[in-house]
Amino acid sequence: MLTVYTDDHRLHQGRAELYNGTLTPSFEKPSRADMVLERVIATALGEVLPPQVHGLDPILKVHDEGYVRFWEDAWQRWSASGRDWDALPKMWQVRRLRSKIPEHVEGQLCYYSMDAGTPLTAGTWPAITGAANVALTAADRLLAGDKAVFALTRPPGHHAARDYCGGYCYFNNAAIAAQRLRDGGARRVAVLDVDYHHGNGTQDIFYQRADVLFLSIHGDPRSEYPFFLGFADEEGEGEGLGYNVNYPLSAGTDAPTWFAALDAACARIAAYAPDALVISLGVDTYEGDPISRFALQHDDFTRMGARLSRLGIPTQFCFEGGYAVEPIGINAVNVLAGFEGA
Ligand code: FKS
Ligand code: ZN
Repeated sequence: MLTVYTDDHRLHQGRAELYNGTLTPSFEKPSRADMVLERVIATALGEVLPPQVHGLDPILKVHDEGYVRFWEDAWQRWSASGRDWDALPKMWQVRRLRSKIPEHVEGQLCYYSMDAGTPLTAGTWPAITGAANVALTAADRLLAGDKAVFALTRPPGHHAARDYCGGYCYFNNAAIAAQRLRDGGARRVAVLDVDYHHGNGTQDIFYQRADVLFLSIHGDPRSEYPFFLGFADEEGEGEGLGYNVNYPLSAGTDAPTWFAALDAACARIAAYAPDALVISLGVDTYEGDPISRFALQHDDFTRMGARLSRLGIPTQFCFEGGYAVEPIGINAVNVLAGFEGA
């Protein structure tokens, strides 16, 4: 299986996040992707290819123009007055506050975010456009006939909605890829999100559409981030009604329960009969993950890949979360190897 990857992800390195009330080194860090690449190479999964530059048009198909333009020069605006630390939003446009877009860069960062876990850094723009290019290049390979492709995207993307960032995500790589697949001729595309956290951004982007089926297996939002989306009664709206499927599972869920949800999701995908499948591949479902609470083991990731492969649909994997850095490569590449081996 081909991997698409760029070192540009390293340009984005958040310094800290608020964790248990203290500023803690960011869980989402460059070594995560480095470890996955290392494992791709060590296991000889296949060729590793750099992305092609696609420009902003395919990003603008799923994201709001003001949102995209904000990121383009946000760091320059933030650092112009001598600030050299990351910018973190710390206020949000909640109930009954006005929805006018502020003029100040800090106000705009607040307007365009859903949490304080998504820092603006000096290298955020080149890294997030690089990740989008990785996703797009992988989609192009799928359109050209590859059976499976791995987009080693970092920063991750699935919490990023049409016009806001959150949960370490800026541009929604999986959504950008799904849209690309549609525009390249796939009549229907399914996006299955297996990250521990609900893919609220991807759901938001495709909620009113029937041409992209979105499914997510994740920690129950009653107790897990992102708290405000990901419930089972979110089924899509308008033309999209019936094309959004959430499988919230309680914290502590182990392999048998998790795989029952995967079987249900696979049955729904098979009935939809898409021309292409995008997997938002987070491996924070691992039992040793420091910020998540499912209990999958190394072998379960291999089984996951094998199960997905049985669908027989051209499949693009987009990398998302996973914070047990030491085994992150084993877990991620087990899915890919399981897919190829089945
Ligand atoms: C607010 C941050 C609280 C958020 C956990 C984010 C999980 C991100 C992820 C992704 F795939 F996007 F990386 N923790 N201070 O794993 O879903
Ligand atoms: Zn996650």
